[in-house]
Amino acid sequence: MNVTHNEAFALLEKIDNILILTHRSPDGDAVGSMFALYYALKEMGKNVRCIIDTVSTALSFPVCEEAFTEFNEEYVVTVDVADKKLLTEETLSLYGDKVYLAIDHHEANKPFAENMLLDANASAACEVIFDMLEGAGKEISKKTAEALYLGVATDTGCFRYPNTTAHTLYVASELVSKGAPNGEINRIVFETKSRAYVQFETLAMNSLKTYFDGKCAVIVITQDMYKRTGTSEADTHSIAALPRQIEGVLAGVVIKEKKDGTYKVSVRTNEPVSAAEICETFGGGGHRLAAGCELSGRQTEVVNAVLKVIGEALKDI
Ligand SMILES: [Mn+2]
Repeated sequence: MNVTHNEAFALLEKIDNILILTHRSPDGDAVGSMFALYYALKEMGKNVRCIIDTVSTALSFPVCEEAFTEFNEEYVVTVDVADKKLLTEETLSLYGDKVYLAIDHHEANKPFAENMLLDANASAACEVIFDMLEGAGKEISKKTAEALYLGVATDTGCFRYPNTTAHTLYVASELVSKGAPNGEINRIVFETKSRAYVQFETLAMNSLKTYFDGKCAVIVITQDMYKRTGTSEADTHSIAALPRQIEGVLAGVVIKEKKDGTYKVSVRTNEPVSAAEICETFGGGGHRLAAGCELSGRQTEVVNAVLKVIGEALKDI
């Protein structure tokens, strides 16, 4: 059942012993929305805990160890999860069919929870949570504001992407006024690169190839590149934005080899190309200009399969 912001808050007020989950390979919005909700519920006197995959160092400032203290939960809430398949393998098998409330902002959301608060106009799950808390008249603490700012800033590419609305900027303004150190967070998240990451980026950029008169650019990441540079998938998220930064590119693709030999594909597009439609062909999804999917097969087969679909999408442009 779909619920409004106010109804979702009323549900949360009524329950206790809450477990919060987010999607695997957590990005800034996953971390931010999880911990913003954690702090807000703690401040309401609730017993709350979280389960999350490895978080990259740059995104880890909202994380607190206390949130991982185990207890038997009564209710499960997900944040920023568009499809239960995006939970980790373990949380999917334990809680996939037991989610009481899902809070999300993905247009392509595949409903899986008993109650769903979905606002597809929101730039980030963090924007949805801000609206819910503000609408309920709940005071937003500095800690909650910091976590919410992380999600809103990362899902909008630091307020550069077209999903940044006037309302998004209002939310950011409120968060800054409540104490979110925007300059410092922006520096840590968007400006700072580790030496290992710079080496990784060099290898990744060397793999870049363009197709269809330069309208499509593809980077292929192998497990060997992580090994050679001492990086991991968790701390190389920002690579997904690079191919689309090239002038004339309408579809930027990053194909990452996973440990099990399958491939994770991130697609970033510019209008009029829809990343979500490209990824839906392979059972994935996401937002219109940023989406993902997973494929298996040999590397060349995966690249060719993705290029074929992108070729179709670019045909009449
Ligand atoms: Mn998000």
